[in-house]
Amino acid sequence: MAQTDNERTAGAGREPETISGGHLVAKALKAEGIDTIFTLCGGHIIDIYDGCVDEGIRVVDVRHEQVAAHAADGYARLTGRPGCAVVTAGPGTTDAVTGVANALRAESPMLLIGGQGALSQHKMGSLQDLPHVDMMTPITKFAATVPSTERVADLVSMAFRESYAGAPGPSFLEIPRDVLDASVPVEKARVPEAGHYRASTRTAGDPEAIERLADLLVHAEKPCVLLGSQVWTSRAADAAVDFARTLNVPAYMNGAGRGTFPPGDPHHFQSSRRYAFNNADVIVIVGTPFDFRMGYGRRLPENATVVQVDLDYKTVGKNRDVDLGIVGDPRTVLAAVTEAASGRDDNGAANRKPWLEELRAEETRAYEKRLPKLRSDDQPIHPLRLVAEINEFLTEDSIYIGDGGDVVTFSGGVVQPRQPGHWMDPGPLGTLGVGVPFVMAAKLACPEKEVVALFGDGAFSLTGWDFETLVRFDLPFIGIVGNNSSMNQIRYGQIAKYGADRGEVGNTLGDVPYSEFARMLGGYGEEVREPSDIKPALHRARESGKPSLINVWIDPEVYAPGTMNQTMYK
Ligand SMILES: Cc1ncc(C[n+]2csc(CCOP(=O)(O)OP(=O)(O)O)c2C)c(N)n1
Ligand SMILES: [Mg+2]
Repeated sequence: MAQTDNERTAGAGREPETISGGHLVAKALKAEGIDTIFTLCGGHIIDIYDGCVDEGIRVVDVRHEQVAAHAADGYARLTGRPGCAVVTAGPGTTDAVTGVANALRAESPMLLIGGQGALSQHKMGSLQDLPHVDMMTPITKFAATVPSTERVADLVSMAFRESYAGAPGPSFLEIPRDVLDASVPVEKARVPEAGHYRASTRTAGDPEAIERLADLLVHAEKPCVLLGSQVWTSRAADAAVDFARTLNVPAYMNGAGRGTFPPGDPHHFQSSRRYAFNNADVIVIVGTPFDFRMGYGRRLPENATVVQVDLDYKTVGKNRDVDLGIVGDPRTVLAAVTEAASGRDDNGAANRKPWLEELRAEETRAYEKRLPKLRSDDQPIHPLRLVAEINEFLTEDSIYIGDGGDVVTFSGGVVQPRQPGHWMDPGPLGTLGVGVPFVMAAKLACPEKEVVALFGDGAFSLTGWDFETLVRFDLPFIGIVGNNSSMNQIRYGQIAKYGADRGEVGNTLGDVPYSEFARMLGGYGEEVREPSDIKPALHRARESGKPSLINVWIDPEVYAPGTMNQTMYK
């Protein structure tokens, strides 16, 4: 209970006003604009909850710390502010490691706060003592112990500053129990003021490089641009659309960059990407690394002029030489290039019309080739039919989340978010289990949005118990399990390598009716075996107003082309 003024001034003379470590944490979080923490309780961290009560910060308590960390990652992606997870020492912190690691590879700014035994018991074998900072250092941009109560808010603000160095990412702080619980005079504690302890990191890029890129594009006949996740991170959608339209450049999107253009837009391209890369004269890669998703850059032909724009100097030119690199904020850079090109006599837009027509024809060919499977009436259900139904079901305001192996790979080629920021996948760590936590984050960050999540049955099982948290916090969403009773993406490779008789070791699952699991926890659920039942079941899930799971039995003997090529390992 808060002290009254009378209590504070009671006794001999005026006692200094004091504040505890947990309340300093909450003040520092509030200064950063954080309105929600994701947590699983433990004795080491309870004073932070008490501080959150005072600061009006929502405490969302989950059932596994991995969920708390993924939810903080997801919340950051959607709000544009850092996410925060608070977990107890030892197993609480180790449980959260996967979520922090995922945020690192996905360049998502989040702070994990972990408990720690009291400093007074340092190295004495206190409950749940572990070297958390050593464990977290390789997977964060900043990891530290808070050494004194006076420094609590200061270090929280430092962690946020560090999260925004280059491409954003996670930070970690451990706060020993006695440091958190102790109170210090308010005037002794540094409490950085909102808006005054870190600066914008929106860098503009080298002005000469901007001019060179404008020149390259103005003279290009067959350019294309790939808009990666940083286009969303830097909220560059408008700048990217303006860039592509003004210069008449076809745009491809990946990761969180999906949705920058709505489907049907003349500059939105998807299935002709390889063709475009193989035939382009200038390829502009924005905010996505040359990692396995790009064959480490090898999928770009030798003779194309390649330009890379990225928030992080470490990414530009990594794995593949570039003709021009620009380190800067994608929104600022794209806007500057558009402006620079508009200053030319003729920006060449009209010359590129045949190129866009060529790519559109390629897109149509790819779509028509796939069409029979998208409409397949096969039973068990073809995964492409399922994802086509999901794509049709999405509204302008549906945030789509994919969490799974093969079934989600299928959806990558078919599901098209209608707006920027309406596609969520784990990112390059490929972490199964992000689905339920991302649903939680999305529905809390954007309550007015509809959330639609597709799970593999394997993926759902990793964090599925937090479906209960969605029920408890009244967070309705439409969940679909693409159920093939297998870890199919792995199973395919095993069968291909070891043959049918030895290929099913460690990759098959039980036939689980996940709709019953949803109902048991207070949600809505249905089983679907017929393709024609998918659509009405999805609509009933929407109308239920509850967290839901539509368990769709899909064909375990059908595999995504990417899985069959084992593209991810090449
Ligand atoms: C946390 C984690 N563990 C293991 C893997 C390896 N893995 C990649 S895909 C996959 C199978 C996923 O099965 P499911 O979600 O049912 O999707 P399916 O491939 O069957 O459609 C596994 C285990 C991973 N990506 N993440
Ligand atoms: Mg499966």
